[in-house]
Amino acid sequence: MSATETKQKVVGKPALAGFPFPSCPGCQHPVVGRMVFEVVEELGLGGKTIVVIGVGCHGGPMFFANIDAILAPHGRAPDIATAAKRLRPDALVFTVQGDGDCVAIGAGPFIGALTRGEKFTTIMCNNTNYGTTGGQLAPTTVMGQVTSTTPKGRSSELGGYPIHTAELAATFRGTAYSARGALTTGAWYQRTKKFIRTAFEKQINKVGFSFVEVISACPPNWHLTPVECLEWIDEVAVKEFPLGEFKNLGEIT
Ligand SMILES: Cc1ncc(C[n+]2csc(CCOP(=O)(O)OP(=O)(O)O)c2C)c(N)n1
Ligand code: SF4
Repeated sequence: MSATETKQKVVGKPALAGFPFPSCPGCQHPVVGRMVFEVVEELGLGGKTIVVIGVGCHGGPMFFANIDAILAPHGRAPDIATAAKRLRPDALVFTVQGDGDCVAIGAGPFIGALTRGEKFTTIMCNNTNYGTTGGQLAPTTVMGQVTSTTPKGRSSELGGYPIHTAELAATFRGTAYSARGALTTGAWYQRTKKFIRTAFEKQINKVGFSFVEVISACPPNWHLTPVECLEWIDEVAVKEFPLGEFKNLGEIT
């Protein structure tokens, strides 16, 4: 690899990334975006990819990307992706959604796509709250977590318990692949990137639905510094949401 190629790999940005979208310092949604663009580029599918964007901060990195994109109404990305994949079966179709978009307002469309075993991929950024609208309780908020609607921390009496989306997706027969990653270290960046690549390969090989959840830091709403966010993910979030693969099938029978 030449010095220019090495520099591009270390400090450059993927060609598909387009304009940077402003996020809070320490927000990890742009890192998820970067990872997705790297994988699409490595697969050589930039011209054959359609991203369906959910409503929320998670969508930001996708807005100005150099790939075809559809902005869905809040929570409806799986319905739009269903149509896109059925109309363009040879395209790589994936949704990028937040935890609120995917399993709160969008729980119905998500469960519908899982039940039908649609052949697209969902990347769900789990920052354990509604980031865009001021850090309200989400289905993924961990027990005791302070949010703007749970100022004394999430309690089971008022808020129930966190939903485990990657494990849930794995229980559906039409799901070929489900995993959860994080971005706390370089090693976890590489593992999570591999999860995304495997998920896309399941789609390319027409095996079934594929899903990757990524724990993503939200410093202002967690009231932590970016570095403290990484510690909180390791010490708290990952205890509730274990990392790894939950399903990896070569074919669905
Ligand atoms: C139908 C509808 N209801 C509510 C909203 C307001 N709204 C915009 S983003 C959002 C929450 C997004 O949370 P999440 O999906 O977790 O994404 P994040 O911002 O954390 O990345 C809400 C409630 C909306 N845009 N449309
Ligand atoms: S509010 Fe949270 S999710 Fe939204 S841009 Fe800021 S850090 Fe990211």
